[in-house]
Amino acid sequence: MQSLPLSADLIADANARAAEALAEDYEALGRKLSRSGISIDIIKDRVAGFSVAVPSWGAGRGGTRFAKFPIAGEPTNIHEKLEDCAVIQQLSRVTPRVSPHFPWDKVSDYAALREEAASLGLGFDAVNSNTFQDQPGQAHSYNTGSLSSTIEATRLQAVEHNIECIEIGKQLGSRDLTVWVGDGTNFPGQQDLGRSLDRYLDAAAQVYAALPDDWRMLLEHKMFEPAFYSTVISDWGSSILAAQELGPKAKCLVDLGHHAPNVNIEQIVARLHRFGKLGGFHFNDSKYGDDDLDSGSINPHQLFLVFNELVEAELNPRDGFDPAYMIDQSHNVTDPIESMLSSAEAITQCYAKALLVDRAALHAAQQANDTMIAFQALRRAYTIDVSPIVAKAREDAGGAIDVLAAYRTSQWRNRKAQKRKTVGLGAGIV
Ligand code: LRH
Ligand code: MN
Repeated sequence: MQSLPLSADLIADANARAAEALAEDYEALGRKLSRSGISIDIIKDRVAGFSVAVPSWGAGRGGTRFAKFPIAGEPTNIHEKLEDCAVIQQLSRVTPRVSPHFPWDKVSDYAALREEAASLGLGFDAVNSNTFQDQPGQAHSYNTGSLSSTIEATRLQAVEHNIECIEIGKQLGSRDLTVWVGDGTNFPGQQDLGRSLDRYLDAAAQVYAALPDDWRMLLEHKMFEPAFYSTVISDWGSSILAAQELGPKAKCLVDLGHHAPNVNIEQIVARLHRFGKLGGFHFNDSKYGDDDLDSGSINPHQLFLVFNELVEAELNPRDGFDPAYMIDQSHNVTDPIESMLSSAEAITQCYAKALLVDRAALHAAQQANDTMIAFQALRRAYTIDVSPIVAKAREDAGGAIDVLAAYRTSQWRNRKAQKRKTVGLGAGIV
């Protein structure tokens, strides 16, 4: 039995005020698209089938190494994080799954947690292990690395933690384990760059061996941070080679913020897909480093180009093309719910725009080396305001036409500020 956090009346009242304008805009866009032989309803149905998971750790305020500025009413545990993720899903209708992180989201009864999430209209996506922080009472520190540490007991501890995450994920109904390790060095010579990878591959193979048949292991590469000279899995090349070495259940996860500025991420997506290793995404945006800013807030065109490759991939599926779409952001200055509502909108809009690309015209122009016509095929789709399609799909699914307006009307954060304990000052990601 579901008990959703917001009253259905709140959404109905908000939509009543916006429905007429939406109907007008939807109809006008429908006429425009039909002139190009595109059925707006078919596009809307494709958009209605799209979804992206939200990170449990994104429900609270994030911070940097310098500081974290909590807000009153932010969640303080997984139960409150699920409530807030349920608000995002109830309004947006595109975020039905939560990606948890362990041990941050540890509880004693995962079957009960799964029920609790289900009663809030939520399921669980990929589970994330954490061998980049030491926990109180931990036997072996990860200050020498984790899966690639020179210390066998430390590697074994990291392997066991990842296997424990798989066991938790099985109880939550997940089917993916995301493995990001911060392992690396700050000085030339600090570690042997070849042997570090060998140790990582040997330990990762032990985690791989524990995967159930229908599970995947998603390797997340990252250029730097917390290591600032070398990182064991630093780029898509290291990641795909490791995934090929591990086996068919190992895939690569692309976190958009984990690349040097100006790297052509959409081409990385095309390459990983070509070799059947495109396993998933952590959507966010960045200007300098792993800034974990809201998706599409800095470079929405890049996000569109990534989805353009994903729609091409959908048309040419290879070896189990079923990427896990997830958001991974740090909300340092906004209400996390508002940021995730805004990001889910930006991501879904980029998917809708990519669906509007006239692929026949694009491919013909590419074949004919007609550069400008090829470019314009993408640009024409990118410049279409698809918000009526995304809003209509949302309204049809029981969500809010204007998610931010409905959220603010709900006074959710203020109400929670009365109930939830205050989060202390601190620094760091959570
Ligand atoms: C590493 C990362 C990884 C998570 C962490 C919260 O930068 O992107 O995906 O485990 O952020
Ligand atoms: Mn990530």
